[in-house]
Amino acid sequence: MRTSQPQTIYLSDYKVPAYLVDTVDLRFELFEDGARVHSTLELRRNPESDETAAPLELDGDSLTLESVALNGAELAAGDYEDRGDQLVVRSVPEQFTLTVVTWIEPQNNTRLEGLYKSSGMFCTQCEAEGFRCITFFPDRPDVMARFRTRIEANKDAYPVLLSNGNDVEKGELENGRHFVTWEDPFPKPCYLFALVAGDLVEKRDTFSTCSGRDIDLRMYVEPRNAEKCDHAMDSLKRSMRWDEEVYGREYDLDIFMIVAVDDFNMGAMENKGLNIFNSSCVLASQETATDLAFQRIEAIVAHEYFHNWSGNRVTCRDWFQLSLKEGFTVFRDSQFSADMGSPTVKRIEDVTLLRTAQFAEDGGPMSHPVRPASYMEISNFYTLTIYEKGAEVVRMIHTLLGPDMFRKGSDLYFKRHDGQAVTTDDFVKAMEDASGRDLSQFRLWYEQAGTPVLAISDDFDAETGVYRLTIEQSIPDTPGQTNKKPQHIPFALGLLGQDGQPLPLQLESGDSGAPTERVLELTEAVHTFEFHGVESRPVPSLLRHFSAPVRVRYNWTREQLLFLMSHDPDGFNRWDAGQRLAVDVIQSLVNAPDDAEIDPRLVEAYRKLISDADLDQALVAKMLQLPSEAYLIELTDKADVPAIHRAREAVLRHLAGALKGELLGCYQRHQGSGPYEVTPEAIARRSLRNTALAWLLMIDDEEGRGLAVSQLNAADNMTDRMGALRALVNSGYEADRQKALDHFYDRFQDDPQVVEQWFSVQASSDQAGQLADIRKLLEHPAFDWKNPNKIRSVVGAFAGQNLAAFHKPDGSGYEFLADQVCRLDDSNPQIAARLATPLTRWRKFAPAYSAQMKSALERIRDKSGLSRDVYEVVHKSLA
Ligand code: 0A1
Ligand code: ZN
Repeated sequence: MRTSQPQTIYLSDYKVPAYLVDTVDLRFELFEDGARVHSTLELRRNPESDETAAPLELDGDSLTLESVALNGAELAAGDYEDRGDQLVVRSVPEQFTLTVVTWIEPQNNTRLEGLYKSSGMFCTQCEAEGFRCITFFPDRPDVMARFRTRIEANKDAYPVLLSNGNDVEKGELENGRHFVTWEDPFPKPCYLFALVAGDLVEKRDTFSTCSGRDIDLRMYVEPRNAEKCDHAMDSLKRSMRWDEEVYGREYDLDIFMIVAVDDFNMGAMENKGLNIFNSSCVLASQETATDLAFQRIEAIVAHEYFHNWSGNRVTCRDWFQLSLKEGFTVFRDSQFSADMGSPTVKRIEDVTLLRTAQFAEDGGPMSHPVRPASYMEISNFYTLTIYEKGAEVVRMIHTLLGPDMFRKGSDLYFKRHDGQAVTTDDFVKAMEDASGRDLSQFRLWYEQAGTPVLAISDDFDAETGVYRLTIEQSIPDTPGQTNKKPQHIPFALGLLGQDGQPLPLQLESGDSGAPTERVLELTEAVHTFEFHGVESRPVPSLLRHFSAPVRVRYNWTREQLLFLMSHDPDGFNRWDAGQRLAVDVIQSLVNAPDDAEIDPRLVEAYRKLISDADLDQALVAKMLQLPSEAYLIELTDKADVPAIHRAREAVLRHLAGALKGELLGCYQRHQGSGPYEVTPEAIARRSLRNTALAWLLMIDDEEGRGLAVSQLNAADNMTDRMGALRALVNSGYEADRQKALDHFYDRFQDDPQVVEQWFSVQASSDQAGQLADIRKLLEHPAFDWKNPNKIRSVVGAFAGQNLAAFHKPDGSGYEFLADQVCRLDDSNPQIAARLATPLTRWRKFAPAYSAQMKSALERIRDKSGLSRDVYEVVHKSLA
């Protein structure tokens, strides 16, 4: 809880640590009313520090200090100072042993940082600064030490005791207690420390590495989840193999463990050798998890595993470098997912998230560079910018260098910095040194915030056969940054002739063997490129594969977009052309009269898509998804959300009405037979069917209703069950909706992950999730204010996905959210700050809305004892 105004921390103030820690010896005595932590540190002065007489300062948070000893002798009260957030020992020798005993109360820890309890088990979350909630320690990632951890607890209640590394000793103690000691041979920062104690079942497997070592793979879950581990285990083995084959990275310990916990602030955590997962990001079975969940789990398991090299072996010097590990690891996990399924579909999914949510963040009050220059609360910087834009930045290096040089660069990076805590600049330097390329201007991607805008114009000279493309880049101002310099942007493009054929891109005339796709490099504010030997005005296919995280402004005609939708050889750009067309049609209907015509060409384009069985069905499934309301809002200044909602729904209904026959045909065609499989083809099939069903129910089609009800009853998997349930919930068939929801709950009420889906399907629906309904969900016996997943599935889904209900003109949605943020601020500040995000975007909306959003924010600002987390987002967004 805040007692004084939060301080801003600046990258420019970075200093090497005054003391280093060589070893950490921990002993945990776990009890029901608390835990005693004995910590023995071997410390020495850092020879690289110029602060020769600095006192020893250790970080702490919410600790009760019991004793401090220096070289075995207990210190008297005057020899040290316990400032609450710091333990200061004024006078220490060059090298010494410090023993600190603290008492903590995991059972009362609702922030879920440090050591806490979840469903009766003890577990930890130490990134970013949670270790200081366990014991006093130099809690910064550039202090790396070897850890030895002894855990003592009651044997019946906590038969499984885990920490990082290898178990080296175990035994019985008095009073029904036992202990296990773990030793991690790899020096690590304390944010990678983990401990788990509970009554868990163990699932085992093995993985044989490229050098022939057998790794013991273990998953620990609550007994009721024993049958939900296979998918994560298989994903883990695929990840381990992939990292060997694609990056040459072999696993280093003998054991790799995964634990599932129900109460967790984020998705998962890469603790050395002991990854801890939010249950919803690791447990899956055909009956309980959707295809989306299966894919998410595979990606997150891979992400955490890949951190073993990109994050753990080579870690961050300070938290400003967070994207060093996160951007690179997201890039790696997205390459992995692309390799496991369809690269085009994966790219579409990544870009959808980036353009919808990261662009919104980059254009909002919390906008920050991939390497921020300052922060108040580091937990607020686990953002889409650090993760997703950071991954795009690494992807651009990959594009500029090509795959072989990129691999050389990553090999050099891992070799040069193994065991070190480094910076994003070290990463770029390794890429430069390995490839011989100059990335000095490219580094601006790490320093400048904001999404670059490329304004593109073209002209064609029929006489000379020259097609000219002019690209002008600009980067909008963001908080604290104006007058930005042009960035180095890889811009992939192609040109299509009138017959739909790709044209050779001749930058000089006569080069008829020129490639049909090029990556142009933009470095200046304005570039003009000339393409020769062009017979007639081509259609440009711009920014293929989304080769840079930028906004493209080009005046496409609807004809051109329709042409690209069916001819572009780049699948990503085909999809993108469809999105741009749909956006254009929807935008033209916002605030138009009810009887305004909907462009018949859109209907025909969709008719073609639905009926063409020769097209890649996974791509068709993506192309049938209309741009989301969130994306449409992102593209709009002063958004009127209810009007956008109405326009989008009008287009959906119109399409569904006009294409009813095709939709029914599509539904039947993709019925599928045989056993359930999670392959790209099967996923596409289910997605197409469920989209067809959802559209049919949008027009209250009786046949569709019948299909939904029977699909719900007959489904042998959660994707189909949820598809039917969602379609019914979003339909006007109120009696069916309620019956379906009740029946679903009866069946799955004992499964928290499914109950979360049940909450969120209602909270995100404008039919079932009006404010009064949301309040009822909060009163539901399965709702739990202490569980972040439940909060996200009701409050988060309402404010983030049920946009028309949240943005009710009377402001009730905003008031509601402000109330929940205030309520959570006391118990879980990290979650409270994240939940406040929709309100922080108040400037984006039409005046009547934005004024009310702002006043809801002001109400949060005025709450007494506001946490640092919420303080930062609220103050920055009101500034
Ligand atoms: N490093 C983890 C995510 C993570 C970050 C912060 C946390 O607590 C504040 C917890 C987990 C990852 O990237 O998977
Ligand atoms: Zn990560």
